[in-house]
Amino acid sequence: MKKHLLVSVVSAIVAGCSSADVNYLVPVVPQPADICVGKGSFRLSSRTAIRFDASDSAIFGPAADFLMDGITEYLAGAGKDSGGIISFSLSDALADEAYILDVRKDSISVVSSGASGAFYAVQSLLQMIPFSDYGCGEASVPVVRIEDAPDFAYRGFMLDVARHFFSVEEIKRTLDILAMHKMNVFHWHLTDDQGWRIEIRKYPELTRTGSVRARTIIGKDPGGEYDETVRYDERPYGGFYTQGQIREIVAYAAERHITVIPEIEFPGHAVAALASYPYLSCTGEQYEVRQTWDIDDRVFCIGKESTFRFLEDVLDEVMELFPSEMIHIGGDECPVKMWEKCPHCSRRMLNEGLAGFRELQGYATERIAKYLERHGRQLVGWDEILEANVGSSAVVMSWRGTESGIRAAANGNRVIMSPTTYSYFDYYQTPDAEDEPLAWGGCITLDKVYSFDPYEGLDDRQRELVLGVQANLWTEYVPDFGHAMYMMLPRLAAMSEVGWNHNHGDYVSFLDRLSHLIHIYDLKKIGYRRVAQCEE
Ligand code: TNX
Repeated sequence: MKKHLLVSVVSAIVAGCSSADVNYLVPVVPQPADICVGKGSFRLSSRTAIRFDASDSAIFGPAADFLMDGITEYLAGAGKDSGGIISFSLSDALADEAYILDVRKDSISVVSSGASGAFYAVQSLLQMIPFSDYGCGEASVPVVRIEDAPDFAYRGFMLDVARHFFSVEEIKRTLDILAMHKMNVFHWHLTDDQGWRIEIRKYPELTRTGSVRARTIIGKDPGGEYDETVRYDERPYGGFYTQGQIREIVAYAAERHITVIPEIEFPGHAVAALASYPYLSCTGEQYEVRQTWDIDDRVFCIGKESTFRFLEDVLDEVMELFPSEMIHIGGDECPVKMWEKCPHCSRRMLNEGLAGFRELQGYATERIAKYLERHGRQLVGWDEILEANVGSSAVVMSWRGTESGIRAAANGNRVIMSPTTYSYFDYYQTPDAEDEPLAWGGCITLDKVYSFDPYEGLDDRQRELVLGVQANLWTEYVPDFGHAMYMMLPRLAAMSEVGWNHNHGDYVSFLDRLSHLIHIYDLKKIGYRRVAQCEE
């Protein structure tokens, strides 16, 4: 019934239709830059022919396969051959990631300058299959011309696998979710106080010792001193990725045009590493992998040369595994308390002529930045690296509001905007938090994410230094993947639109299109928080 309704709406539409109609016919998230709806529709089924020049098969073959798999998944059944053709072709005139998707009654043409544009055209086309056609064998896709390209080159999502671990299959699911939202960076937070999750061949204790904590705090971490009211689950918790698994994930991401940026936390958030190799701390004491979530004073010793030998060895293996130009070295929340009492750190400070202990972090970060640069890579760090006076070649991830990003851009650093005010998906999604599962705190509603303007407060020159945006999912209070999806979606959909289309429509337009996207989540059994409960 609904299906026939749609077909008649499609035929009634002519170019210049209202935005509500466009949202209904082209419910694509993130919203394409330019949409022109025509009259009529294309009949799509798994029998529709797909064509491209044989010489372009390395470029278009993968996108065509994704399209065929998608059609089969959405429509099921064999469908009829309507005689329509989908053709892929190249044009140098288009930017990287850009595409033109031209749907006519008897043909669909996809034009791009390479594989990523074609892949994104396929994502848009699949989202245009009306949900009323799911499982029907065939679908009516409206006649439309879409010219699309992202406004930001960096559209990221960070997952913390240190506080809670997610399996290879779950990481792949995450990458699938990112790909359908045209997100192109997966920032993998692999190490922290509570677990080291990446196999390093030269340092086997990192995973033998550092990947397992003896137990985990139950409920909200009160911070400060832990008294007898704090309870633990008394169960060991662990997990790590072998280098083989990491290669598999990096390849899986690359097929979906997603770059994986690894994060190795330094000099703070390091207790799991120090527990594995005590010589890396200032005192050399044997620590335990942390079981609580608060910020920790125990950090890498900056005075000893052996710390740098260790980190460079680790980064050598990291660079072998991850082709990404950017390597994230953390840099956040690093107390100087241990350094102040450490003779090695004091000596380093004097020898290097540093003004204070805080500058030790700048010294260490600069040293690592140069090491990475010698290997053709770029350092990325949380915005504290700016306070520690890192040079302008480093990329700064602005998390403490956007102010530090603005300062970084003023300093000439490239910036990724990822502020606690809009991008923290570990925060509650509603001000009425009583009925919600325990979260870190704060509140970032769906409409709040959608209202994020990464350019706010920046002049034109500084805007050029904003590479893009990123949402972060810290997992202290996210124990499993179902919960992770609940925190991620649909907020990630809003963030994808912020990153793709700076001139996107209003929130109502987004909700219109989201109501269709949610049918895709259901079809794919992707979890999410119901929008009806959101504060729109
Ligand atoms: C701050 S954001 C952290 C994380 C926590 C997070 C909780 C950042 C760079 N550091 O270690 O998980 O807050 O929201």
